Amino acid sequence: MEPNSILRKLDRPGRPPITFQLGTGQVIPGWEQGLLDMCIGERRKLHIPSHLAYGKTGAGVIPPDTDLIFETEIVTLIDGPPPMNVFRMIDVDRDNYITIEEAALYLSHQAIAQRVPNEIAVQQNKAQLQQLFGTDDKDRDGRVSYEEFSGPKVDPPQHDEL
Ligand SMILES: [Ca+2]
Ligand SMILES: [Ca+2]
Repeated sequence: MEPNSILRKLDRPGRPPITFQLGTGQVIPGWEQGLLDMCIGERRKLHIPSHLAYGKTGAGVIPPDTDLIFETEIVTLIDGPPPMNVFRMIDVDRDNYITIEEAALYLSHQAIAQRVPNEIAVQQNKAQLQQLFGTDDKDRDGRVSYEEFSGPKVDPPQHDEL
């Protein structure tokens, strides 16, 4: 592979802007940190070390242990809903671990709140539990710790300085 071939693949001028909400784990940690406090029209070049990007696993055309450079520009800012700390919502006994029982309880409450028919909810919840404990439980102890949890877990920003 020639030098910069990865960069060229990712360099797609004219690509439509993407929309995401900071603080909710939708983008790589390097973006979460590097894009903070930007205003509309501002441009920033982000040099992101691999551990704040795709780390040892890589992703798609990005090989493992790859540092990334992004040229970013904020096109617009939209007021989103306050981020929810889903980890806290699932961890009802607040021991900083999600058990299968806690996750199953949370999912069944969600399904009822969203009026998902029971027979569909059972299938959905099973798949989500498998994904949660198959992917996030990295040390395989049957519980998902705060650090392991890949979903939204950031508390909404406090505005007491205003
Ligand atoms: Ca717990
Ligand atoms: Ca674990």
